[in-house]
Amino acid sequence: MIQCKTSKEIGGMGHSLKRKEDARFIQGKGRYVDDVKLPGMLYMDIVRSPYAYAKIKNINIDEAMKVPGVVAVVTGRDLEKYNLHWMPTLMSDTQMVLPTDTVMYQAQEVAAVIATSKYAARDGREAVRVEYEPMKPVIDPYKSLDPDAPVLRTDKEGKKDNHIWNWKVGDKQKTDDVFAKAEVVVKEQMHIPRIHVASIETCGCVADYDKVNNHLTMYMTTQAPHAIRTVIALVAGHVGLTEEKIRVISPDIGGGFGGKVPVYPGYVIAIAVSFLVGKPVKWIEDRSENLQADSFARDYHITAEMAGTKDGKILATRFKVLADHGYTDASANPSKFPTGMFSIATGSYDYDATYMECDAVYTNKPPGGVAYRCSFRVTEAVHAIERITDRFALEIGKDPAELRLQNFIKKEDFPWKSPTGWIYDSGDYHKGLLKAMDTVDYHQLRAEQAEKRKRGELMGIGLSTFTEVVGAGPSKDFDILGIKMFDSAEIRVHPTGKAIARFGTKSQGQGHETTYAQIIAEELGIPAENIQIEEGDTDTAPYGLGTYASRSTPTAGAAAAVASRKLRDKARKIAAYLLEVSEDDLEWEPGKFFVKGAPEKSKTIQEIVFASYTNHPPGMEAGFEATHYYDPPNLTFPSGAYICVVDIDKETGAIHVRRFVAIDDCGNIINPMIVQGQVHGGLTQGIAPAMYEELIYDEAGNILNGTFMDYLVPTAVESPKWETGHTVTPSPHHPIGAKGVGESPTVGAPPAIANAIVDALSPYGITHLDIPITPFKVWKALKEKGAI
Ligand code: MCN
Ligand code: CUN
Repeated sequence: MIQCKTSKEIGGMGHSLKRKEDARFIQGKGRYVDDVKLPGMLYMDIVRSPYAYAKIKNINIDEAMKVPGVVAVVTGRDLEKYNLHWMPTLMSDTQMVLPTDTVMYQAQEVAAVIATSKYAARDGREAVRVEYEPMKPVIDPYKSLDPDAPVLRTDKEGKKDNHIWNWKVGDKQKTDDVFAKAEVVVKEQMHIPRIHVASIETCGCVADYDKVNNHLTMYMTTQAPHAIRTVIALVAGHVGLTEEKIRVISPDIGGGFGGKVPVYPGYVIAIAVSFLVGKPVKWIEDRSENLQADSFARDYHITAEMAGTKDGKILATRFKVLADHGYTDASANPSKFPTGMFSIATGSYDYDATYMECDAVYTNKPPGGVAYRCSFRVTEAVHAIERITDRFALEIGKDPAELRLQNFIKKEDFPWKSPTGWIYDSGDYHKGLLKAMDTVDYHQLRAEQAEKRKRGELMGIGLSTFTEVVGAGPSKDFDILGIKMFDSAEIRVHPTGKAIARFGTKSQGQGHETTYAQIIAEELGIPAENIQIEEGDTDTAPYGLGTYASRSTPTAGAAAAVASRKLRDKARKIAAYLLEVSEDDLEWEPGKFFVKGAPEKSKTIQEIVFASYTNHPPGMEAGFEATHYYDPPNLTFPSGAYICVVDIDKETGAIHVRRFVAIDDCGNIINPMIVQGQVHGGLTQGIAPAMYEELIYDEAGNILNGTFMDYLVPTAVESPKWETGHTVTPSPHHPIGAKGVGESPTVGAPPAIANAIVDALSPYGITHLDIPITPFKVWKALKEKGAI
């Protein structure tokens, strides 16, 4: 009898396989877009606006054209001739590629300089003279709705104000009634700051238009190659660039975090120029451009309210949001959900009355809307519910852990329908929180805190017990620009039993080359090391919507499992033929089929695959290939219980995160080491907005922290020792019971930190502080309350 290797030996699911891709990353062998060098390639640099709102009176390119190496300067007027000066955003709004008359935010693209080297392009950029007539910008989103505020989007016919859309969900009447009668009502006004993903690699592309074949190859840093191909075809189809003539290649990506989902004007300009001059054009942003002009995240002003009983039962919540979208709504949301999945804001708690409303407005700031490890606005939702839950606990003097345990949805109540209509697939919130409490020794910490309070020392303990919602999504509700949000896997097994599998997603560092191979290994018994994973080339990969919103595992991961199972069904037929038994007489164990009761009669998957090319049953299609487009029946609902402990220096406001325990539940885990890595990175990106990061603008719309000197990205020095762990509540509808995890820590961490800091300061009457909570903010609050 042939002894099959164990799941661990073949690198199946649940094992901490070392990441296959790291061999090339750590040896400098990654191939990023800036590594693409093509014969005759030109370089592009972009002139950007110093003003937030100004009329362009004149663009003088004479001096720039004299710079040695400069071959062209492209303006909005040039693009206008080809009707390429506007493009759609992913939220079906519109956006200038280059302006013809007016600039709408600081750092907006104004003109592009094309040259034979990147240095000449930069020199040319400095020599372009633009005459502006500055106007008074709208910066404060609250003022943008004032009747006397200038209407910014004059390009939209008949537009009379700066309002973009109004969105509401929940039962207003029912909720208002509960609030009116409630024993306890708490309310806080919160701002979730505008922040920016600072991936190591900035955005960029090489547009390579081949005039002879009318074919565009677009190398670019995109998280969603297929969707981008479709968008390019929509924008440039009228000049003959139809979808079959476009190949998007997303090579290795040095971090995306959401910032590489949108379509930036730079991409479109590079394509236009390559199309017009017939040469490849490279555009790579510098760090400041990336920070100042690329898609921002968050910027939600939220009024959160909670109603409940004196003994701690949550009865209702109300959320009113003002969303500052900047110049255009360029969010990357599913079409039907302009606020993304914000409506998960009822959280992990069992109550049935909620009402949420959001108004989105235009201002003179860069566009964007969801990027930065956010799960489509779940960061904002979780911050609101977790902060207001702590506020409620504080109001009634109840321990916030006890209050949560009292209100959690019980594990036997899943699937659970939330008052905003989500069907939570599964969860065990009590188990997660109890594990986190046990890990930190919660009761001991509370005792220590009580002692310290007697001495006037500031120690705080903060909780966040969040529900995530990822895996967009079921096609009945989820699309982007009309394209349904399924995802795909195509597996080809070669005659010798080694495979290549391609996906519609695109890793930016998440480790897909390893984890997808593990899923297929587990399902088919082919060792993971013999399964090559490929993503990011639209000519070879099946159509998919890409990697964001922690959707790869819920969608493409599921597709990998289902495609593998299709192959296993075929393998069973071949094995039956080879062993001359009926299919029903066969049993599967990873790596082989054997005859029931006669285990010595077996065929390994390698033998079966070989037979599929050499000796397949008559009438059966040869070869060993399967494709699956997976349309999930529901989203997956990961969860987490985080506890943060802080010590605060009263005199300086300095905050020291003493401990941070994160217990995540992402269902069945494919690779524990990778999940832990995801959680470590995500937590660091959670502490970022909680304590450091915020894009700040003055009244004139100048960004005040447009470089890394002032925009504080946390490093290893600022990061506490993350203590991670997990509980496992498999998703009942996902083929391998997995839920996404990539964004959970960033979603869950900020309120744990904010709650810990406010907990430390609460004896002095402080009930809320907006993130990022800096030492100065703490010191100022203490001073105002007379504590120091
Ligand atoms: N995983 C697992 N078991 C699970 C769930 C996930 O082993 N039950 C593994 C997956 O196989 C995958 C990784 O964890 O290798 C993340 O999976 P998933 O949660 O499905 O998320 P995605 O792969 O779709 O990644 C997207 C997510 C997002 S939206 C942002 S933003 C983010 C994040 O991933 N950007 C990242 N993590 C990042 N990590 C790196 N290094 N770089 C980025 O840009
Ligand atoms: Cu919102 S950041 Mo991730 O979805 O790419």
